[in-house]
Amino acid sequence: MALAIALVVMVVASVLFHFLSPWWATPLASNWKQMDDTLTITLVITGIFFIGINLFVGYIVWRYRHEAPHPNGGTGHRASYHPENSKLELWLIGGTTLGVVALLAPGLFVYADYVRPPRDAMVMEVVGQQWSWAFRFPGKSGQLGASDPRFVTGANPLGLDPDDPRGLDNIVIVGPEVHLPLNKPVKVLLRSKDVLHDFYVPPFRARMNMVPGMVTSFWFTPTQAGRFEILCAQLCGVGHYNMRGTVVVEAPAAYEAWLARQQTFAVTLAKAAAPPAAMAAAAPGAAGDAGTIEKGRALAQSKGCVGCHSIDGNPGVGPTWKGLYGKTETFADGSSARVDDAFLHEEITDPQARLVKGFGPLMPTLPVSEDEVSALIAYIKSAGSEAAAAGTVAPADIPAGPAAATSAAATAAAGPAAPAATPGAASGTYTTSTAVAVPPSAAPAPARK
Ligand code: HEC
Ligand SMILES: [Cu+2]
Repeated sequence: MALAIALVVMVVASVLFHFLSPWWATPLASNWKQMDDTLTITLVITGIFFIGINLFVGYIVWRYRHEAPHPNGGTGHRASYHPENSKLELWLIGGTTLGVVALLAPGLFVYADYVRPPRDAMVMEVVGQQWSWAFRFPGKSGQLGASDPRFVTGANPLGLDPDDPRGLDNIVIVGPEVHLPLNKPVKVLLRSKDVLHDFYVPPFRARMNMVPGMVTSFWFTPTQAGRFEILCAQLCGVGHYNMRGTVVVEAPAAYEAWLARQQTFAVTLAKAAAPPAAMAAAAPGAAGDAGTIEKGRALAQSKGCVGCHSIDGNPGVGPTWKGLYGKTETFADGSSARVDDAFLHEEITDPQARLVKGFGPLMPTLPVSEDEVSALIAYIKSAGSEAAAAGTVAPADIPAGPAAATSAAATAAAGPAAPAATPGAASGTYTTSTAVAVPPSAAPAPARK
């Protein structure tokens, strides 16, 4: 009897929980209503069976419960045991087969659509690495140039073939934020530079694994303007939780304007080849050499440092770089040292030598040349000193993770708007408002070099 009641209570509570719980999917912001429909079909079918089977079992347990024979004549109850019933089994096999087909078939039809983009779809490449995102759009020629891991360098983080003319006008965005035009189908090409990642934007109901060594692809049409969070949906290492980004969906004109402000591969190459002196001359009076700082910023992205180190003051897997330079750092063994160039050099080239207090021995020894170490040090310095904040590399220009960019915007705005742009308000949320209300891009646009 108690068991029968427990089963009924479980069914009623589950159904109530389903309808009363506040945890529903985010509002749909793409064409993929079929994803929701497929989930609904699955939920309805499994829900009907869950309710039916449990209530049936509850009823049977109660109806055929054991009863001892009564001393004054009653016969009592005793369940009889039927080990085989081929007719019933055939019915069950047939019914289950139909149910499973009904669960799987709609998904196959939707998947066939999902990987077959419309002919007029634009192309966006997304490249994942531990633990950051990069993006590429074809330029005027409309074609993406070839890429290969052997071309990857600090200045060429996506490994584009410098000899492929189709790649020269490609627009390369190394950083967590990408823009897309509203209501235009996008074919997404996915690559990974290291391990399995998964590009996932929940309100688009679209995601796919990024597999090292191959290009995967799907398409979608954004149907709502706003800022949408990108997540990595494969556990890809200690910095996985921090592998986030933002898709800004906006009117086509705003998108075109944004795209025009981005750098082509040819320009990036030219800058990397330019002698540093020329870069410094372009930005006199900078704290440090602007070209070197920019190179350090690019390296921090391409080597994956930003997956563990922020420049916004929030510790990640590793200590933040904000205000690091010049401070006195304490180590796990209780000793301490002032953070100067030599300190940074040792931390970067031999991370295991000393352990910063409060952090685990998680920093990998990454392959960096002396040149690259100098650039990284220049960048870390710039993230720490007051001069740099006002200098040529404006914080809002440093894509070191969504939180960093947002709080940099808050600092830049330094006004009543700032509270609305706290990382807490921005992270883990999406918004479907048409006005892009709290974006890094609302900050005074820093001059692109
Ligand atoms: C997997 C996460 C991870 C990555 C990737 C990583 N670090 Fe670290 N880093 C840490 C951790 C954890 C610490 C603190 C523990 C220690 O001292 O080893 C640290 C410490 C440091 C420190 C000393 C900070 C301080 O407060 O004294 C510097 C400088 C540094 N890392 C630079 C870099 C650079 C440059 C890169 C990229 C080339 C990088 N790290 C990549 C995790 C990481
Ligand atoms: Cu990942």
